[in-house]
Amino acid sequence: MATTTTSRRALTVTTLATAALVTTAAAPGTASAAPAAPAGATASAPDRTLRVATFNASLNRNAAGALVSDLSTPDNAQAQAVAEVIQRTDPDLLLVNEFDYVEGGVAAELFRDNYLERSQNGADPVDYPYHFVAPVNTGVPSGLDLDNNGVVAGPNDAFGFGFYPGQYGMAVYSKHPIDTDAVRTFQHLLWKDMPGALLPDDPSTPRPADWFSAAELEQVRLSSKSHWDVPVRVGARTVHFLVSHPTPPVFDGPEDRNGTRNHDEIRLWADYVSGPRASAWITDDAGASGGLRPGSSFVIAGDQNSDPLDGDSIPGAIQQLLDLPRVQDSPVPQSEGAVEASLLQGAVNLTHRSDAAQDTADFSEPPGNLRADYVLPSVNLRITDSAVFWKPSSDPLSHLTTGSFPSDHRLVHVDVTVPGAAGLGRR
Ligand SMILES: [Ca+2]
Ligand SMILES: [Ca+2]
Ligand SMILES: [Ca+2]
Ligand SMILES: [Ca+2]
Repeated sequence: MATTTTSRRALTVTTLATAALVTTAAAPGTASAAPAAPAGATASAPDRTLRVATFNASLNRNAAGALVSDLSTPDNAQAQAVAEVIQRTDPDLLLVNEFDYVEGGVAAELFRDNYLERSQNGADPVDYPYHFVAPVNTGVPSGLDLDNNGVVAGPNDAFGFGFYPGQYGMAVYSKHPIDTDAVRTFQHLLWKDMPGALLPDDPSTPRPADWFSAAELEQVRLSSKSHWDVPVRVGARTVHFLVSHPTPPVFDGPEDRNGTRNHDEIRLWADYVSGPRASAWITDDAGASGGLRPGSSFVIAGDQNSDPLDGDSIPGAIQQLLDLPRVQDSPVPQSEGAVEASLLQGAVNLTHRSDAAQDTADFSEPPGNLRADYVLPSVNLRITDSAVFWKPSSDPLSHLTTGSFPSDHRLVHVDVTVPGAAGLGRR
């Protein structure tokens, strides 16, 4: 069960088959989702700016329960620095990757109460009346020998790599109401159900795409964590926050089971937003089929673990999203700090083809620093600003973005105007 606070009513929703969905507030009239009105339908209402961010915050721990322990006091130095980055950026809608899932949303509430709502290092606190968390595949034992090492055990045989259920999960925080009843989750969607899936091959046998047995494919899930469509009400409009965290394309063998999975996890959202034909194969955890209604506003966000030109993901993996006519990737979020880090760290960074200013993660060399984290709005939302929170050494906040503390990833934000979203929003 969700806990309650004096200022908010906690609501636990169990309408989806196995997902425990938690938000902190019941919006008025939760039974009716806002219809996806065409752009400009409410021409008299003013546009509102929405700041949308993604942050792989590395708020995962080595053992179940450790994150709750760390967040139960306001004194954890890493959580303080993560919260300060969020406070300095002040997003309206935020995805946190690598945030351990704890039943009932306990960790997400503790982070909100003990960190986000307390000033960090003089920054203004941020107030998120709404949040969403749900179970993920990481660390959930499959009972199958998915890495084909002859034994069924360990993080590589889980439905997604992890040492315990919930490790490397996700959390969404929002200043705007989340339409909890309309959330769709895709934790259980099977990889084999994707037409033309890049199912990995055991190179030691002549048969193609046979890393997994036919029996295993009946259980092998596509999403390494989960994919969530979280509808957020911004005034009279609904923006679908499409969040995920595809697996790193490495830590495997010549079969490239992680590279192929990364590619297809990215493809799931590409198909989801590309109309009824492309999305017909997709089924959510409640059994409903199909993708996003054409004309809907959306923002795809998350650590996609794929640089457009560098690193180890399958070539073209992230382009499945970047090249979609319904998706905007311009101007690309940038930072001065990433440019400085690339020069200081040198080595493979100096041979990268992607612009160092667009890097979002400080990995060791190789693979070097990469663009891994994306905020990609639909074309019916107008981009007004964007940045990566990666400060150069001359900046007084550079201690928040040096090396891998508080995270090896940096927060990325994009500001969009939501047409006709009267009455709510920032500024
Ligand atoms: Ca195994
Ligand atoms: Ca084979
Ligand atoms: Ca590096
Ligand atoms: Ca780079």
